[in-house]
Amino acid sequence: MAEPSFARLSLLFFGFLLTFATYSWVFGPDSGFLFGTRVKKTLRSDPRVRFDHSTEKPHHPLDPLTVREIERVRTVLSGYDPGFGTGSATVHSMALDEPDKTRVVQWKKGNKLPSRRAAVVAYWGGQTHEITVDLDSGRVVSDLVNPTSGYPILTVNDVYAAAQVPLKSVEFNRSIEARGVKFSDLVCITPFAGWFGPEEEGRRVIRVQCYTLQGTTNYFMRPLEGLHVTVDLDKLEVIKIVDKGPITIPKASGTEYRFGVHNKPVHMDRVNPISMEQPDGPSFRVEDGHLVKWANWEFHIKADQRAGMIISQATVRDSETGKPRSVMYKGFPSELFVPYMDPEEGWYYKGYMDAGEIGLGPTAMPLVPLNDCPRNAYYIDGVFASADGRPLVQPNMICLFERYAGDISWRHSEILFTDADVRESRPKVTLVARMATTVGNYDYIFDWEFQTDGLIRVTVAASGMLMVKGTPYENVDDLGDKEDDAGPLISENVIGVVHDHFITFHLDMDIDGPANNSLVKVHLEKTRVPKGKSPRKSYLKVKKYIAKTEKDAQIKLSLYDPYEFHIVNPNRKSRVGNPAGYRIIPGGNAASLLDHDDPPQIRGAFTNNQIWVTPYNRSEQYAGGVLIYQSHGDDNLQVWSDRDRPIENKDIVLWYTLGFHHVPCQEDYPVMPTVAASFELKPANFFDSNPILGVAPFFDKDLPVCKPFASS
Ligand SMILES: [Cu+2]
Repeated sequence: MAEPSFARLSLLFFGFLLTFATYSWVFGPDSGFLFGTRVKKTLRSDPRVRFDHSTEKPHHPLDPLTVREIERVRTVLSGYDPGFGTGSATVHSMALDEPDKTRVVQWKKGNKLPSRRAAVVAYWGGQTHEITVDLDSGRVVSDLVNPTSGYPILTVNDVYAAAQVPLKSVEFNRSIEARGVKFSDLVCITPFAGWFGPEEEGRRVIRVQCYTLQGTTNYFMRPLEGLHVTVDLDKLEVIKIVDKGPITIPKASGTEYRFGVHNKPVHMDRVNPISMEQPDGPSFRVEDGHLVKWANWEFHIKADQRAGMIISQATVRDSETGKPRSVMYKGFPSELFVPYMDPEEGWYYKGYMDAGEIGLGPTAMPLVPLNDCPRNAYYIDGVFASADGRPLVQPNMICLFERYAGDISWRHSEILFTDADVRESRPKVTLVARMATTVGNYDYIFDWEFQTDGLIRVTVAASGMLMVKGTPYENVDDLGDKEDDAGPLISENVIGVVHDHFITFHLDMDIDGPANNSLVKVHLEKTRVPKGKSPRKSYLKVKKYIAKTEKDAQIKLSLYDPYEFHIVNPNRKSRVGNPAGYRIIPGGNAASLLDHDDPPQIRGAFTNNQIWVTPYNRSEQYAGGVLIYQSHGDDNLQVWSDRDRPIENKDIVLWYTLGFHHVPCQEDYPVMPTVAASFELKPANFFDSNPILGVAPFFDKDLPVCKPFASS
């Protein structure tokens, strides 16, 4: 049969239930509404937005662009190039162009704000423009055209339009029909193209991969395997269709995950509703929308289109003087890298870099109260610009809450005293800033957790759907020697393709100020005891090495060659003379093992080491480069670090990559239980002694009496 009728196409594009997915989300008829909430619509009708953003003003030099400022930038751009008025020029990202660090550090509340500027990445006429708009003068003050390889972060319009392109092709429509899939059940997503050499250069390219929604919301588990489309994103034309012929579409039954829709019995006793009590209310406050004050911590927080959530100017009060001391100027997930381990057609290009290719902000759907965040949470909205430059609000995108999980922050009981009862214990209460983003099939939950002892824990948890591959096989016994090909069989006709997850964090540590920081590598060296000197034969000795240049700080972790990594300020000494410092403590981790000449790894070269330290450079924010889409790997952390610049006693930036290999298993189907990885930034001789020694324990009088649970 030929192309679907006009009526069917109309249904497809405008129908109520008929949706097209992009790599990142399912679109309804008004994609703008689902992508974020248009400001005017929001203010009138969205009960989730309780704050009137239309009159918001910036209060702090790092506050994100307000709705008014975004509208002003749009006006300036419309006067700069007529394409912004007609829609031929598109805004791919728009964010505050943060003032120089020195100005931000010197700024005090009550001072005039440094001039406000917007950093815009726009695209028109096949050219990428990195534009700076000065909001005070209302002028474009710089416009860099194609500064590096690669293209801008995709817009919602890009992915929506690309997903529709294959329908123009008779061949594609025949392929769909040959699989017995109704067009009304068809969902297509748009995986990013990667970069694989000259054939796809000089134009923006995207892939299209399709699924059936028949009988489930979880179309990700029902791929139309063997049908792969490559699309020219500018011309909106099909470049290539590969159809290897129909492969069994996995069944719908067992794929549903929505509560009340799936009929999966629960074979466990009910867990009663639970939450933390805070009879005196929360202990943190948020001033001027973005400044968080809690216990001994103070930091600036904001939603960001690309990074999702940015923590800035984190200071902790000194335990001796009570004065705030700088710990970190800026911390955020700088880039993600998720390479899939299948060299076959339709899979080889999958090596997603979600922050720079689609953005973690607009894909962070509103958090679900009581489930994403506990009852005592406070919510913060994101304000972004859409492709036409208009502001949109992402409601309840970040939550802040205090966590008490029954843990202990320090304790000791004394066993030798028979005449005194010495049992000292302190509860551990922390403050968590959380964002959860849904980049297509995957959900990533980002937590920044602050402890009163000065520790910051960053956790990334992954959940959501696997990216799966259809297969004719229903049982491992049928696979024979094909078992190792792409990944394990996790359900009938479903292979969970093996892949990695890497998240590279930009951690601009400013221990006691922006200048004068160094990386000290504290090596634990096994030492042989000279014969006859001791009953011992060997022990570990600590030796310190100061990293002089960037190559000294290209670090691969090893259990059998252990180091601690301290960022210290040698000019700020402790009472006994140690330099004030913070350690980065890696958690469980994985390394990217792809060859360095493999195209995804060339672009993902920022994962070649787990730790890097670079001198501060305001243009080096995104580990894979600003323009990472189809980039050639010419502007990334590896390239910058290979310059081998001095990093001793300077303003330096620490980069840490956490990650894990993911070999899927049946429990990951149809939706994965969360799996988490984390790292910590922990004081090391930063305080003169335990900073929470003076903290009082909880007493019975502090908390309402509750019925103690019967115990043995
Ligand atoms: Cu995974």
